[in-house]
Amino acid sequence: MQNKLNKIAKDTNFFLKNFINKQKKSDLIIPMNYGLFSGGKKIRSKILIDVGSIFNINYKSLIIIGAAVECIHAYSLIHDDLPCMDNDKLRRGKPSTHIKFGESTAVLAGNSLLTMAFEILSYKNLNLNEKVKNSLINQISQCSGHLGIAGGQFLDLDYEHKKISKKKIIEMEIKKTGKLFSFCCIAPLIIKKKNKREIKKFEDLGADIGLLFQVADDLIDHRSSSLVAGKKTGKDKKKGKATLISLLGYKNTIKYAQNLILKINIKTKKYGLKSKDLLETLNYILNRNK
Ligand code: GRG
Repeated sequence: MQNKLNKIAKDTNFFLKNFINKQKKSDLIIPMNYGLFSGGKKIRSKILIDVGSIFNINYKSLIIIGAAVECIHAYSLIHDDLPCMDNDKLRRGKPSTHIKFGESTAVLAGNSLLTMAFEILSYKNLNLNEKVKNSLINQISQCSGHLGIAGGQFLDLDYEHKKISKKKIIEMEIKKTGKLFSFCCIAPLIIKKKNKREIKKFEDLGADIGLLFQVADDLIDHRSSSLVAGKKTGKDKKKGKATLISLLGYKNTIKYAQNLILKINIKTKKYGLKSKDLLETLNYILNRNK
C-alpha cells in the first residue's frame, strides 16, 4: 500500500511541478509550493485512482484530476491552521505555512491553490471533452463551497464547546472532509457519463469514506503523539471540538468506524475483484497512525 501511495505522490508532484513551472513566476509560488509539497499521503488521489480503475479510466487523467483535488486539500490545510481557525503551528511535521511566511501570505497562497485547481481541471492537456471538464469543475466547486468543505469548517468551529447531536456531528464531518472524497468517487462516473442514480450511489460512498477518514483522524488526535502524527495531538478535547469520540467515547467510536467499513464493503461487493484496491485503501485509512 505504501509503495502505491509513494508512486501516486511522485506522479502527482511531477505533474504539479511542471504545471507550476510553465506559469509566470510570482512571490506566492514559494508559499504555495510549501503548502503543496511538504508531504501529504495523497489518500484522496488514491481513492480517485481506485474508483477510476473500477471504471477503466486512464491513469494520466486521474493523476491530473487528483492534482486538482490535492491543491484544494492543501489550501484547506493552510487555512485550517490559521489563528482564526484551528491555530495550529505544526503541519506534516513542519511549521504551518502561516508560521513560516506570515498570515496574509498564507491566506493568499491558499486562495491561489484553490483557483489553481480550476485551472488544472480546464487544462488543455487533460484529455477529456469540454462538457465533462465543465461538469468536474461544477462538482468540485460544490464540494468546496458553503455546502461542502467551507460549510463543514464553519460548523466545526461553531460547534466548539457545545453539546451537539450525533446526527449533526456526522453532517459536519461529511461536509468538512467527506465532500472532497465524494468528488473523488464521482469523477470517474462523470467521465463515463453514468446516470444520476449511479452517480448518487458513489457520492454517498464517498461521504462514508470521508466520514471514516475523519473518524480515523479524530482517533489519531485522541491516541497518537505529535511526533508520529506530524501535527499537535490531543487538541480536539482541549478545544472542545464536537467529535464522535466526545459523544460516544473511544471504544464505541472504533466500533462505529468498523461498522462503516462493513457498510462500505457491502456497497462495493458487486464490483468484486475490481474493488480490491479500494478496500485495501479503506483498511489503511482506519489503521494509519498519521
Ligand atoms: C478548502 C474550500 C476550502 C475551505 C477552507 C479551512 C477550511 C475551509 C476547511 C478545513 C477542512 C479540513 C482541514 C478538514 C480536515 C480534513 C483532514 C482530516 C485533513 C487531514 O488530511 P490528510 O491526513 O493530510 O490526508 P495529509 O497531510 O496526509 O495530506
